[in-house]
Amino acid sequence: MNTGSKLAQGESDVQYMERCLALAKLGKLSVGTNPMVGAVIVKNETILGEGFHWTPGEAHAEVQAWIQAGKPESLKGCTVYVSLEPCAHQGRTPSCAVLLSRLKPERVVVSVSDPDSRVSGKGIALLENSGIRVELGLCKNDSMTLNRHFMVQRKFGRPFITLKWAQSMDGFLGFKEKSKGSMAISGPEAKQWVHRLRAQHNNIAIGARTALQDAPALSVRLGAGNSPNPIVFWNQVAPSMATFPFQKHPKAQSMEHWNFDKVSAPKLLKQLHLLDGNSLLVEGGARLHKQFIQSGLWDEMYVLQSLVVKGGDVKAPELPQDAVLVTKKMLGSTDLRLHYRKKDPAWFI
Ligand code: AOF
Ligand code: ZN
Repeated sequence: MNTGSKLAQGESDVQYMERCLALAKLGKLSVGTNPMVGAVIVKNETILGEGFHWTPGEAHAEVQAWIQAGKPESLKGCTVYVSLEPCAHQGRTPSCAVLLSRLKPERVVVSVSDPDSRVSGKGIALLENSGIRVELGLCKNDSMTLNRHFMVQRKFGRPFITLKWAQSMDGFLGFKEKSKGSMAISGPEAKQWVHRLRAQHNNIAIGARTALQDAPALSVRLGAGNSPNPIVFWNQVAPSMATFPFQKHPKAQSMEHWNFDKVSAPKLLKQLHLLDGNSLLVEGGARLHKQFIQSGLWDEMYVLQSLVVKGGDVKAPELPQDAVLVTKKMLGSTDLRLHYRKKDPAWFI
């Protein structure tokens, strides 16, 4: 297998893999806990078929590309480009590596290996053992970053953790005093973006105080996609369901309550290992964010910095030292979205 630096055999290989990544992204809101994958079948510089993984239980990207190519009995002389190692196992659908080993393309160009324990190198071995040339590593960083939720979950057994909060210009999240209610910080564009962020996560967590004071619905209403599973972190006494504003949340019945009182990082991590899904979005408040930050349990952070002074007395969390700013973008005219990642992201480890 070729895994060295001489991977790209000319511009076209990169372009076909970039096409795979663009196709993969079409599954963004529907793949659930599966990875986003795109595949392209090429012969003599002509694309014969392309496909992407749409949703669990439906055909994988390679199979979609093969169907679009007209299900040829052989792929002699073809190159198959795929953004994730072809699966070696029979899951909800048959193995892609087994299919490709029968179709015998000349070359299979794979962006990244699949960390799922049912695959993890076995797909590539299967292809190589049937005499197919495999090249691994093209556009690797982009592929890993695209599937960072999946990568972290399959590698470490815990969900990818995104922290998100909105703070006023003067650095506050809200008021301590419950009677003062919630502090409206973000404008409509920022709110809409938050719903898009929710749709990209399988779980969403807040503290009990945020639940009672801000009464967030935690669902995806301003845009497409599924609402994540709500989790409420409480301390001392578990609040009754009736007090929660999101009883009408589509997944309210499966809502989890976690006792966060005196929680330690190992305990929190243990609990996160039991969580279904690849990702967790933490939407506050300050105490919950601080716990995750202090435990080092975060992968990505979004701070919606309002350009309006609001007052308040609950201070925004301090950024950890290993937070690196990756993008900065204005949402509407009042909110600056600051996007941070860990200096050494877990999905590259
Ligand atoms: C591929 N191509 O397009 C995808 C792959 O049981 P399933 O069918 O839902 O399979 C899920 C697993 O298959 C998933 O955890 C990952 O390891 C792999 N996904 N593999 O060859 C694809 N989506
Ligand atoms: Zn597959």
